[in-house]
Amino acid sequence: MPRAFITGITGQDGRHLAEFLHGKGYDVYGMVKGQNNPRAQSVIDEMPFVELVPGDLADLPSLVAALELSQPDEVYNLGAISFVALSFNQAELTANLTGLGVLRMLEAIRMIGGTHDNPIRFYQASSSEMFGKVRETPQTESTPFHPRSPYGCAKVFGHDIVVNYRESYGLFACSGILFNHEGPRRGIEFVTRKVTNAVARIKLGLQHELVLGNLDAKRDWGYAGDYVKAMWLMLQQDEPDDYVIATGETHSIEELVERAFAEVEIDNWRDYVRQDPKFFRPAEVDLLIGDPSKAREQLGWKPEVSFPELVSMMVQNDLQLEAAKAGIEL
Ligand code: GDR
Repeated sequence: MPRAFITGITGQDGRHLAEFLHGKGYDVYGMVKGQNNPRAQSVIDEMPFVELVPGDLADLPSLVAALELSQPDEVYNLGAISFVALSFNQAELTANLTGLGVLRMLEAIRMIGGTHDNPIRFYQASSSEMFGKVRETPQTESTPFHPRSPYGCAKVFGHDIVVNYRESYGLFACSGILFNHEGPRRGIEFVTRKVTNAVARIKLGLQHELVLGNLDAKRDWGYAGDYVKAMWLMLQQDEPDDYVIATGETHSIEELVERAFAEVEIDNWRDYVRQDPKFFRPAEVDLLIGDPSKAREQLGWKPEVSFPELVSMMVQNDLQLEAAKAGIEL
């Protein structure tokens, strides 16, 4: 059985990827940090087939030990401080985990897999946040980077060091430049889930307003379940390379809000939405739209879930969850 090692196993993408790889017959190892990490228990409950391994992206010896123990064929580095807003407040931590963590993982792979003909294949979770103040539209694999947050800067370092290790040491190392990808497992701090959860609660009479920041920013939103397949496909190619993974469509936060309220048949959505400067960012990424042509042509990958389907899936999921919590029958 092939063996996969995943950092960020407790996050949205880690869970989707673990399920996907398990379905493909992989032995799945997931790295968890910290002492008695409460998120580890939810992985154990949800996916008992995952073998949890202790380790921390800030600690190289722990990464070496984790790879030694799991002996992976494929390593997926999804672990990071992933919330852009937080990275402005914890910039050094973000640089350390989201940026230097990639370098440490590459070094651990070299130590365990050898400096020549290293058999371990590596996937790095790069991000559309690297494009930031975009230099061209739509963004492709060759669009120059102009990050707008400590998170984006750290991701640029991670991306560049992957290219450098591939070119310097011949590692099979790929970066997926993933545009925003969402779903029912998305954390509540991200705008899609914040909106769908609030809309569900407003519909159920459990909440009366939704407080947001910038409604004008535009994002290329896809479904996380579709995107993890692209990660795996990258590691099955003959040659390592980098790919943009996106839908090729963009929508504003306002459109997202409108559509989410429409899902529960509320038309006067403006009556429920308030803006607060505390949710605005010191520097904003105004517009993202990816061109996934290379992934389509070389990987045979395309997104399956449309934007309206994604919003509907998330609102319906939150309605079920919130109704169950409040003991309301739908
Ligand atoms: P993003 O995701 O920063 O694009 O990064 P997020 O959902 O946090 O923000 C998207 C846009 O919505 C605007 N916005 C708000 N955002 C949040 N979180 N909360 C609000 O109340 C709010 N109001 C408006 C933001 O200003 C922004 O323009 C995500 C993360 O998953 C990254 O880790 C990943 O790399 C990229 O997507 C691709």
